[in-house]
Amino acid sequence: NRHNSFVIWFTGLSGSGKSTIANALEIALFQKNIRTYTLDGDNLRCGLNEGLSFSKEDREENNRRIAQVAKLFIDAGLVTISAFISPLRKEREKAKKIIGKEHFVEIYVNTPLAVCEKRDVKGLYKKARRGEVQNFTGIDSPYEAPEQADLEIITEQETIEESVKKILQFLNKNYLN
Ligand code: GGZ
Repeated sequence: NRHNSFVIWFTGLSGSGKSTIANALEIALFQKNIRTYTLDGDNLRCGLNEGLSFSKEDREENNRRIAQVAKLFIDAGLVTISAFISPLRKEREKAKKIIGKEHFVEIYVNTPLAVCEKRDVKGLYKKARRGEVQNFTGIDSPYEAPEQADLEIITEQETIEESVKKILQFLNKNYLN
């Protein structure tokens, strides 16, 4: 039931490492027999949220639907992981409200723009700089870092294993029994 389920809501720039950490966390939780489901661009933006752009309004709607779906998943008893940029504080607050603050863990994947841009795994930053992609977060669309995330992951300073360990310690202390 929803009382001991919760959402781990990652936020961070494109290329910050949200999906990588989310996947590693999911494996670690699976090994502890905790059932999870990860919501990300691959399964939401390509399905339920197909057709939503990266305009402010569409990101807002993307965010709202993710929060509603996450709420259903935790109702179903799953530890839900969400890995979207979710760039605006107001939107993350809204998600928290939809889900319920006692079921909402916010994790800031803090990787500076310069580092994400240097990694540029998908070449999207280059395209954004050239003007071939519009409304790109961090380039011509805002990102508001959380002021008080429950946890902060500094990917330049920690390995994925260390980040996962840190998250598990936090969850063990506050959410898992
Ligand atoms: C930001 C974009 C954009 C624009 C395509 N701005 O690194 P990725 O590729 O795999 O992750 C990014 C993903 C962001 O989608 P989200 O649903 O997480 O964003 S939000 O929460 O703001 O709605 C990136 C890709 O989509 N992508 N165009 N203009 N990221």
